Amino acid sequence: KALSILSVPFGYGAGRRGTEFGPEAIRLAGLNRQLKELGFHIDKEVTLPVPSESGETHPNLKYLNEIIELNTNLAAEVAGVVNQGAFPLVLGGDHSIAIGTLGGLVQKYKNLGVIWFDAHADLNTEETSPSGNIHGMSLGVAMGRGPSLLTQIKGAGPNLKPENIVLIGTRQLDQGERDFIRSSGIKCFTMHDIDRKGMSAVMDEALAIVTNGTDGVHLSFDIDSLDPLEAPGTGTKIPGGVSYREAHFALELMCESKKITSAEFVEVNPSLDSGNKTARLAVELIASLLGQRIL
Ligand code: DIR
Ligand code: MN
Ligand code: MN
Ligand code: MN
Repeated sequence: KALSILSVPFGYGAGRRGTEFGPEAIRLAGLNRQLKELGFHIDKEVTLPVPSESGETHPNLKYLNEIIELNTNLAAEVAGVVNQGAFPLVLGGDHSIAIGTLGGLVQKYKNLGVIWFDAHADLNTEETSPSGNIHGMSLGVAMGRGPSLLTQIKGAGPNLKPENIVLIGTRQLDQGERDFIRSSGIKCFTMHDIDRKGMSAVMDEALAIVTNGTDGVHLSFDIDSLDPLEAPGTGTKIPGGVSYREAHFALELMCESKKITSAEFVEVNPSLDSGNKTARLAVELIASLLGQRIL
């Protein structure tokens, strides 16, 4: 089992500094030891270079230039990893890096399924964003929604089909995002759906959608999907989140499906954490996705 780790110490897409220390915190929490215990050969470990601040400002697209540069490089790295046949594990960083991850993946997968595990939908545009933070726009950009300066990044643009995307754990939407989810037909499993049906049924439905007619499935896991009591080290905490066991169970089911072909874990912010709790949680969750079992 070959795996490549791409560390992305980049935090300009989020409203609060600190996610740039996420990959280091996850490493300190014992990621490599855990992966070796699970039988993985770590093919390659790359840390993406972070562009220096351009100083140029775009009020509702904060750090636009830095985000374009970082994601252009990340897309090329991810495309290289998948072309060599290794499993890309991308460590953020804030969620704006999904633009590059997805941009690299769609160069190989022509019909990619995407599981977006997040308290948020990250479907804002320059016009609908209340914050101007690009981490709240990244899924939209990857679908070709948003300013051409972002959607022109290689691989971004209309390469993801709404019928191949599911959102899970959603509990905070801006009005423009609600409207887009309704009109595009993206399937959104909100916390209400998880309460009503249970995570087991939600994952059955979600996996059926993302594997129907697709040639790969990417998991984009925002740690703020979990309840803030479990994951205090993240910048946009929303109460009423996915529980510790629900998150593990969802990842165990993804593992059992044998359909996940790449993953990214984002938005761990060690400067807001209590000890290194949230990074340790991220390591445990990665382990569940990659085969760790209780018995
Ligand atoms: C909010 C927060 N919807 C925004 N988004 C976050 O600023 O666009 N995404 N935190 O993960
Ligand atoms: Mn500019
Ligand atoms: Mn997110
Ligand atoms: Mn989020």
